[in-house]
Amino acid sequence: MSVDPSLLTPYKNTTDNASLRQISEDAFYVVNEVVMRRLGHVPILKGDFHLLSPKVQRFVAEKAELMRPRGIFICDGTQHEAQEIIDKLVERGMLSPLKAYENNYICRTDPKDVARVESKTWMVTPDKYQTVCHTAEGVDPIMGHWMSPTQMADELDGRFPGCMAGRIMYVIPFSMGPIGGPLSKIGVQLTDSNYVVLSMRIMTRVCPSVWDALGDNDFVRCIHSVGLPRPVKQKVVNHWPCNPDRVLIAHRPPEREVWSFGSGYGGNSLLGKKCFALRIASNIAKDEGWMAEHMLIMGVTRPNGKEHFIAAAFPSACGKTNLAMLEPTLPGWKVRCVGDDIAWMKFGEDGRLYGINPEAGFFGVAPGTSKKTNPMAVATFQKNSIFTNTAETATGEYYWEGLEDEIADKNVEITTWLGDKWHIGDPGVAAHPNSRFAAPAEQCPIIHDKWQDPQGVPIEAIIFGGRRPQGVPLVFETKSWLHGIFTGSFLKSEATAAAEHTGKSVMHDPFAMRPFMGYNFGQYLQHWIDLNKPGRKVPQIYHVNWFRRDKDGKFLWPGFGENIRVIDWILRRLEGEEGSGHETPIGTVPNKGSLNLDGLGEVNWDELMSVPAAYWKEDAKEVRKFLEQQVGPDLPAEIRKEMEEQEKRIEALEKDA
Ligand code: GTP
Ligand code: SPV
Ligand code: MN
Repeated sequence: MSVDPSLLTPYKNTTDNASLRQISEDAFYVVNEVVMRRLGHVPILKGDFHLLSPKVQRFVAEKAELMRPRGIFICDGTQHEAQEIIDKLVERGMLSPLKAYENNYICRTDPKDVARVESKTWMVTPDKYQTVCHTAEGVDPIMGHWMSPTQMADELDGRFPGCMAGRIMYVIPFSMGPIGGPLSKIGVQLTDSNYVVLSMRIMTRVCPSVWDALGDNDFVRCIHSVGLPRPVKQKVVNHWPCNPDRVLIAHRPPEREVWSFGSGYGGNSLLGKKCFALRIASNIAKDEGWMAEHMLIMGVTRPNGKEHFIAAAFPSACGKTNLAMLEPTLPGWKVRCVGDDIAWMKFGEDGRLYGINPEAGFFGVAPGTSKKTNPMAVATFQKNSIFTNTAETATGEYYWEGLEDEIADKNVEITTWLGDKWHIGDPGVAAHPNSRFAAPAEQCPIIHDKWQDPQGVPIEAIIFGGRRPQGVPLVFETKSWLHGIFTGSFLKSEATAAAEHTGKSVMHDPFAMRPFMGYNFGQYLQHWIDLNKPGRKVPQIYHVNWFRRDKDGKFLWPGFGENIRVIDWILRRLEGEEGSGHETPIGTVPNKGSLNLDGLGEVNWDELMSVPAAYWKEDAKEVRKFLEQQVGPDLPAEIRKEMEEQEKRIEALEKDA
C-alpha cells in the first residue's frame, strides 16, 4: 500500500497547533468538521476518538493526515493491551521471551540503531541564540544544536508526509510525574513503533486517567516515526524497522513539541525521556521558575535514623542508576531510590527545594550490572522488563559483560546481541556496550515510599560527577551556590557508549546536560543563579569521581556499594562537622581519617585525594578557553568571577612535590 504523493499534506501546510489552539470554543463545531475531514478514511482501530479533547482530536487528525497511517490505535496502557502487542511482536520475531523469568523479553535492534544520535538532534527556535551561546568566531557550539524553523520545515517535509503508510499510528497519553500532581506534566506521543508503545508503558504513566487529568489543557506534542513506510524499500534488519540515514530529532520549545524520525532506540524514540523531560521541560522550567535536570534522587537513612535526600548529576553511563540504588556496605545505613535519571525540582513555600522523578521506570545500562555491583537493579528486572541489545543464554537468561562470575553454567552457549553463537572467553563482547533494560520502578525492592509523592522530596545536596581518570579527587565540597554552579559548568567526563561518540576522550559535559540542553547555556547558568532568592535554602553542591585510575590504569576506588562512605562524609559535612576537610583551590577535600574506611582493605589515599598543581593549572587554562569560546558573552559575570578566583587559587598552589 503506497500513497499517491499528490495526496500527501506537507508539514508546512498542516494548520498546526499554534494557530488552531487560538480558535475559541465558539468555533468548536467548525473545527470539528475540519478534524473529521482530516482524519479522512483512517480507521480508528482501538479506543474512542470522540472521547478525546478537541485539542487532542485536532492533533491526532492533522498528524494522521500528514503521516497517513493505515489505522489509529488509542492506547489505554493496560496489561491486556501490552500482552496483545507482545504476542504480535513475538510472532513476528522482534521480541523473544527470556524463558528463565516471568514476562521478560529480549529485543535486538538493527545494529545501526543502538544509541542516541546527538549529531542529528536539534533545537528549533526563531532566534539562534535562544538555543546556543554566542560562541567565539569559527567555534561550533557543543551545547545546543540549532536549526532554523524554515530549515526544520524542509527537513520535516522531506520525511514525515506518508511516513506511516501501511503502519498503525499509536496514540499514547502519558504523564511525567504522578498523574495530576503539581509538578507533573502531560504529553501525547504518536508513534508507529510498537516497541516504543511497550517501552513508554514501562517508562511513563500511560492510562486513560491521563485524559481526565488533561481536560482541555495543552500537552507536550510528541511525534515519532521509525521512518519506514510500507512497502519498505530497504531491508529490515532483525525485524527492527528504522531509517538510520535519515534520523532527525527536532524540538520546538516554544510550541512544546518534538518530532523524531528514523530511530526506534532509547532517548531517540521514548520521547517522554530526554526530549520532553529534559529538553522541552527545561524550557518550561525556566519560564515557570523550576529545574529539569539529568539527576538521580536518592533517600539516605543514617544509622541514627535520620533521612536525607540527595540529587546527583552524572553524564550518561557514569553511574546514576548505580548510585540511586546503592546497597551500602557500611552497617546501619539504608538507601532508597526515588529516581535514577531525571529530576524535576521546585522550591516550596518553606524555601526548600522539592524534587520528583518524572519517570515510572528505569532504562538502565546493562553491562556492568550484576548482583555484586547493583543487586537492587537486578531484583527490579526479574519480571515485566524488556532487554534491548543484550545477549541471551541457551537457557533463556540475559547475559552481558559483568555477569561472568554470576552465571550458573560458565560453558553455556550464548547468543550475542548480533545473533552470533559465543562462549565466555571468546573474543569480542556478547552485549552491546549501550545495551539496556527497561524495568518498572515499582518493582525495585528499595523504591522509596515517597517516590510517587506529587509534592516531591526535599533535596539537601546536589552532587556532580563524571569519569575522570586523572587529577580529580574522589570527592570535594564546593564553596558556595555560585562556586557549585561554576563547578557544574566545567563538569567533564570520558565519552561513553550512550551516544555515538567513540573512544574515551574526556569531554565537557556541563551539569551532565550537554546532550540535553534545551536553551542557551548562559541563560541556563543565569537561571540557576537566580534560583537562590532570599528565604530559600539552596542545596550544598559537591563533586565526586569514582573513576580515578592509578598509573597501571586500575580504578583507585572500589565504587558501587562502597560509595556510601563518600555519602557519609557529605552528610557529616552538611551537618557542619568540623575537622573533616581541608580547603584546596577547587573546594574542600576530606582530611585523612575523615572517611570511614573500615573493612575496605588498602586504599591509596594520597593518590585518590590529591589535587595536583600541574594538572589543575593546565585544566584551569582549558576551562577558561572552553567557557570563553563556548559561552562567550553569555557567561554570567558571577560565574566569570568564580572562574577568575579559582584560577588565582590554583596559580598559588605549590608545585607538586
Ligand atoms: P544513563 O542511564 O546513561 O544516564 O547512565 P547512568 O548514569 O545511570 O549510569 P549507570 O549507573 O547505568 O552506570 C553506567 C556504567 O558505569 C555501568 O557499567 C556501571 O556498572 C558503571 N558504574 C556505576 N557506578 C560505578 C562505580 O562506582 N564505579 C565503577 N568503577 N563503575 C561504576
Ligand atoms: C542517557 O543516555 O543518558 C540515557 C539513555 O539515560 S537514553 O534514554 O537513550 O537517553
Ligand atoms: Mn541518562
